[in-house]
Amino acid sequence: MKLDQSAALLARAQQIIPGGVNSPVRAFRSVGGTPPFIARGEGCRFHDVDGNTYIDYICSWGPLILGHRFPPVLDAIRDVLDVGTSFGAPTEREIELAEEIRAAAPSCEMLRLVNSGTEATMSALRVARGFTGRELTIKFEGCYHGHVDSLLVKAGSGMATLGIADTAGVPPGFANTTLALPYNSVEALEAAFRERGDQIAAVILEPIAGNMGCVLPSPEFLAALRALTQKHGALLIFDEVMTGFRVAFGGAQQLFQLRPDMTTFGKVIGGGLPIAAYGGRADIMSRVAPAGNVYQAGTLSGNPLAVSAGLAMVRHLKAHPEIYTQLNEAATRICAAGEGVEGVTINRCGSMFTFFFHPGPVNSWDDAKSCDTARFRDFHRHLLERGIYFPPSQYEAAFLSAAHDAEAVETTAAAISAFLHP
Ligand code: KE4
Repeated sequence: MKLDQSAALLARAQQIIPGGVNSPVRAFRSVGGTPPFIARGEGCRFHDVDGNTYIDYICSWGPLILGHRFPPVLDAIRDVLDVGTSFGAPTEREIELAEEIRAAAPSCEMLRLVNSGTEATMSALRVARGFTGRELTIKFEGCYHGHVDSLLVKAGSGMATLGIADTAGVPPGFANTTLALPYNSVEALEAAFRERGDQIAAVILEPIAGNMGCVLPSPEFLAALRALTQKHGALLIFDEVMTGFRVAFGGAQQLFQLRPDMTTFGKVIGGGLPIAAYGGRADIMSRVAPAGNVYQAGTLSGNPLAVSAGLAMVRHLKAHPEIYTQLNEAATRICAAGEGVEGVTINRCGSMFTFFFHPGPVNSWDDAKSCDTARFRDFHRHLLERGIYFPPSQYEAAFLSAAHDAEAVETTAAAISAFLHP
C-alpha cells in the first residue's frame, strides 16, 4: 500500500498535535503502520490522500449510520447556512430535536443538548449526584463514557487500546468516587450495593458495550441493575451515546424494554456534527439550571447547524425503519464469514460487532483483555491492504451504514474468509 502522503502528514502533524491525532485511537498504535489520512468520504467508502479507497467500518465511530455525505443531511446543512450557524439564543429546531429524541426514547421525559458524549455523561453524573445527594458512581470495567475525570477508571476504548490502566492527571479523590465492577457480574453488583448502597448516586453503563469490543449484557445482569438501583435509591444511567439510534431506533432500552432513569445520547443524533444529549425523568431533569440548582452550560449547545444535521438524520431513520432490518442483514452476512472459526468469537448487536481473537465467550473486560491482539493486528492489516478499514483496535466495535451495499458486504465477507480460512 502506498501511504507516502499519509506518512508525511503524520510526521508534520506530530510536530503540533500530540501523537499527530486529535483522538488517540486514530493513531493506529495497537495495529501498527501509518494511519491513512482521509481526503474525502462518499457513501460507505472513504479515500485517503495517497489515492487508496476503503470500505469504511468506522462510520466516524458510529454517527454515519446513513453513510458519508448523505444527501438529506447535506441539504439540511446547506439550508441552515441561509439563516446562520449559531446564535447563543434559543431556537425552535432544538425543541424539535429534543421532541424527536423523547419520542424515540420515552424514558427521556426531559433532556438537554450538549456537544459531545463526554459532556453528556459528565453532566448526567452531576445531575445524579445533585438529585440523590450522594457521591459514589458505579461503572463497569471496559466501558468507556468519554474522558470524564471520574470515569477514566478501568475504561475501555482508547485507554484499553493503549493499555493505559488509569490515566495520569486525575486526583485520587476523583477516582475514588467511582467503583469499577466487572461487566455482567450480578454478584459484584449485589456486593457493592450491600456494602455501600446508601452512598451510590448512580450506576452508569453501556447497555451494549462497544468500548471493550462489542459485549452484550445478560438478562440477569440487566434485571439486577434495574432492581438494585430502584431498591437503594440510586439512578440507573444508560450511556447510549453509541447504541442510541444504532442498535434500534429507540436504542438498547427499546431492545431490552427497560426504562433507565437517565440516558445519554450522541453520535447518530448529530448526523456527523458535534451533538450529544442527556435526559431522563422529569423530576430528575428539573434539577438542571436554570430550572434547578445543578449547573450545566454550553456555548454551542443546540446550535442550528449541528441540530439541523441531527434532525435530518433522525427523521430519515424514523421514516425508514426498514433501514434497521437492512443493517442487521448486512452485519449478519459479514459476521457469518467468521462463524465456526477456532479462536475467533464474534459478538454482534444490530450493526455493531467485533471479531474477537479469543476462544470465547467474551462477556467482560477480563475475557476481552486476553484476546490475541497480535492476530487481530494481522487481521486488521490483511483487511486494510484489501481496502477494508476496520476499527484499528481489538477493543472497539465495527459499524455498518445503510450505504454499505451488497458489493461492499460481499467484498468484506470474502476478505474476512480469506484470512480466517487460509
Ligand atoms: P465523545 O466525547 O467522544 O463524543 O463521546 C464519548 C463516549 C461516551 N460514551 C460512549 C458509549 C462512547 O462510545 C463514547 C465515545 N466513543 C469512542 C469510540 N469508542 C469515540 C472515538 C474516539 O474516542 O475517538
